[in-house]
Order: sequence, then structure tokens, then C-alpha cells
Amino acid sequence: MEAGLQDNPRLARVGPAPKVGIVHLGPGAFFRAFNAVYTDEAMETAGGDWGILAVSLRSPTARDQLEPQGGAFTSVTLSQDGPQPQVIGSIAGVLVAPDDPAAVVAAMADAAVKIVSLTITEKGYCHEPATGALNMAHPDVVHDLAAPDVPRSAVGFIVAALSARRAAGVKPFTVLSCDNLPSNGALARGTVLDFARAVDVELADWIEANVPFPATMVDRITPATTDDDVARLADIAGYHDPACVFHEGFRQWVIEDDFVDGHPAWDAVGAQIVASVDAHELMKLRCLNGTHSTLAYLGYLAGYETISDAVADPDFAVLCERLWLTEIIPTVPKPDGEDLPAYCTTLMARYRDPSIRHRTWQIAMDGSQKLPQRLLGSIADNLAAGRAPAGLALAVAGWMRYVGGVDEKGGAIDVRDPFAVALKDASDGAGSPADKVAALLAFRDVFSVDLAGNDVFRGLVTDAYAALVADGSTATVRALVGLKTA
Ligand code: CS2
Repeated sequence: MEAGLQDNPRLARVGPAPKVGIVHLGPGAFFRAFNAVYTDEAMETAGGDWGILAVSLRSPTARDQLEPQGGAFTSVTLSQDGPQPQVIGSIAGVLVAPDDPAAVVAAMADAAVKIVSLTITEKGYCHEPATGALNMAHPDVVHDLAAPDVPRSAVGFIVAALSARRAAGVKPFTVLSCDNLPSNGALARGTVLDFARAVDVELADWIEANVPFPATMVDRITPATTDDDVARLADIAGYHDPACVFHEGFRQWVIEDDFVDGHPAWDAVGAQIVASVDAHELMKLRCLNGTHSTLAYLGYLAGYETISDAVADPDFAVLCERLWLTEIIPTVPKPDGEDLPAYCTTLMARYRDPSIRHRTWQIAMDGSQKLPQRLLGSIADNLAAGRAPAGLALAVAGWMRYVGGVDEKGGAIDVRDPFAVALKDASDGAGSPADKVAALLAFRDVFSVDLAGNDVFRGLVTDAYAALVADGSTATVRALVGLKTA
């Protein structure tokens, strides 16, 4: 063991950690490949006390990995020239919220903290997807309303810290949502205000008047780190870094220009700071995440482990291209500086990269939280324009088949979703494909009354679902795209 460790030492920070200016909730792989890298490069380029205190709201894994390294970790860009490791030093410390929630509130209330950023995933907002309002019955929200000084939810922490700052006469921080949700700034603001109103109306008014919640569009494909990645880095770099993250070279960050007390020079290292993010966000959610989820469900059912495996099948690649051309781009206004067909051509090149092992199973997670903004908005826009979006309906049918929990060989699917049990029960409780589709369309957290009641949509999904059951995903995709593959 000892000899092994000497041969393969651990990454350690050289020099002091930067002073904290940001508290970040959700220190997972995406944050490490994205926010931490941009911030590291911004401090390198333009200075500033923008060290990040990373806070895990649940598991101690990030702390246990990063603390022995003084917060340093390796970001590995996968490129045609081979993997390019870069040591990132922007993380100044890591806290695990359940260990000491009051310490997290105190850290967020520190006057030196100017930004609280979030990558907490869709479900971390504890919102009702249909309305965007805070779900007052969510167990974490119920807990936090009863014990606001020792919260569990992101919203609870933000409100507790803002309350402490207001009481101490300290100006607020900016809340920067970096999750793949439409109007993520407005959503974060709405949930924070809903919570604050339930605790203290004057505090809510102060937040409403003083706290900015800029929207962002974030993009970098970053699979979860595997043991193989850690071993690969040890081979390349000669040290062991369990906190390393492997990701593509592409990155795009579009940020609404609305900060209470500045931000790191992210714009000096490629971020776009703009007046409105809406068009960029819609483009990314519908073009990228929409086809990602399509490939995740249909690809998983077809037996493809990764996105690059799925698009190596010509029928799946054509499915994506058809979706972009005929069902998605027509619903997306062109953002300034973007060319939508060119954007999608680049997406296909990103998907095809076999060095990015992005598992269909990983992307398939939390579909109930993802479908509305990724697929259902485009579907509704097509229906309103009198078009029948058969490809997107097949993607929805793929999700329905997936959450049924049984794959095409009769094996169990490990479905990860806050509604996994309810979705499976609904599917199991119905008989025919039409009944199963009807049972799943009744989920109001996912499907609006209007969409679920649309006969064209219901017909398309039912036909697609029946075909998936009868013929399997590969044949159904092939039949839709009409290719004559051998
Ligand atoms: C993916 C995203 O896991 C998923 O649901 O669609 O994480 C995707 O890789 C990123 O949004 C890319 O920026």
C-alpha cells in the first residue's frame, strides 16, 4: 500500500486557498467542470477575491475528496490531442450542510460573500413544475418552515442567510442559478420569495427589492466521474485525484447582467454577459437537452450505453437531425450571434465524440423534472402551429416505456426519479398501451391539462408507445426515420 501511494501520490494544493467571495450549493461534477474552471481562470486573468466555498446539501463525498487536497482538483478536457489535465484552485473549502446547517448559514451571511451560485439540479428547487411555485408540501420545505435556522433545502439556506444579512445591515448577495431550467433566475427568485413570505413578509419585501437573481444558460457535457477516470488520470498525471472530472472542450456560459456587488471576470475568459438570456436558454434546452433526453430513453431501450454509442447508429443520428430540422428549430427564436442549424451541426459532433462516455442512464434520470422544458414545450408549439410532432412524441413514449421499469429483454431498469414509484405504479396498473399512456399523461406535474387533452398528441404518443412495445426501440426509430439500413 505504502509503496503504491508513493508511486502514485495525491494531488495537493500548493500555496494558500483564495479568499472566499462565492458560496456554491451543489459541488457535483458539472460545477467542477464549469463554474470552478471559469472562476479559476477569471481570477488567474483578472484577480479578485472570488474563492468558492462549496456546500454539499446532502452527501459528504465532495468534502471527503476535496478536503485532503486543500480544495484543488483536476479538470480534464477531452480533446483530439488526448486528455488535457488542468489543476483548478478556485475551491477554497467544502462544507457538508447536514453536518452543521447553522455554519453554512453563517458562511453565506459573511459580508465577503457576494454571490451564491447553484447547481442543485431541477428537483433542488422544490418547485411545482407546472406553476414554478414553491411546493409547500415538499418535505424539505415543511422542515425548513418549521426550523428556518437549520435548513435543509437550498431555498431555506438562501432565505436564512439573507435574513441574517439584513439583520446585520449587510448588503445581500446575488443568487446565480446555473441549472438547466427555463428562466432559472426567475424560478429561483419565485421559490425564494414564496418561502420568505411564509416566514417573514418584511424580509420577503426586502429580498424582492434588493436581491438580483440573474438567469444563466450553462453548457458543457460532463459525465459523472468513474473509477476508470480516476485511474486514467493517475496514469497521465502520476497522482490520485478522486475529485477529478472529465469533460468536453466545448463550453458556453451566457449570464444576465444583474449583480448586486460584481462578479469574477468570467467574461474575460469567454462567458457572455448579456441583457437577456431567454433565447439562448430556449435554444440550449430544446436543441441540446431535448435530443439528449430523446437519445437517453430510446437509446437506453435500444441497448446503447452512451450518447456516442446511440448516435453511431445512423437511424438515431437521423432521428436527431430530423428533430432539429422539422420539430425543434421551428419553435426556437434565433438568439443574437447564433446560427441554429450550425449550432445543431456542432451538437452532433459533440455527441459523436467517443471519448465522452456520457451514459444514457445518467441523462435518463429525473425525467419527470426534465421533460416539460426539454420536450413538451416544443411539442406544444408544434401543435399550436398545426404540425404533428411525431419524433418528439416518440421521445415521450420512450420515457413512458422507460419509467415502466422493464427493459426490452425483460430486465429491471434502475429508474431514478422523484416520482419513480408513482410512475411505475401508474404504468403497471394499466393494461393496453393506450391505457398506460393515458395513466402517465394524467401526471399533472409533468403534463399540462391542455397537452394531455390534445387528441393529436395523445394519438401520436399512443401509436409510438405501441410500436415500442411491439417492435422495440431500434425498429421503431428506424421506421420513423424511414432509412433502409442493412
Ligand atoms: C444532460 C445534461 O444529464 C442531462 O440531463 O442532458 O446534463 C447536459 O449534458 C448538459 O446540460 C450539457 O450542458
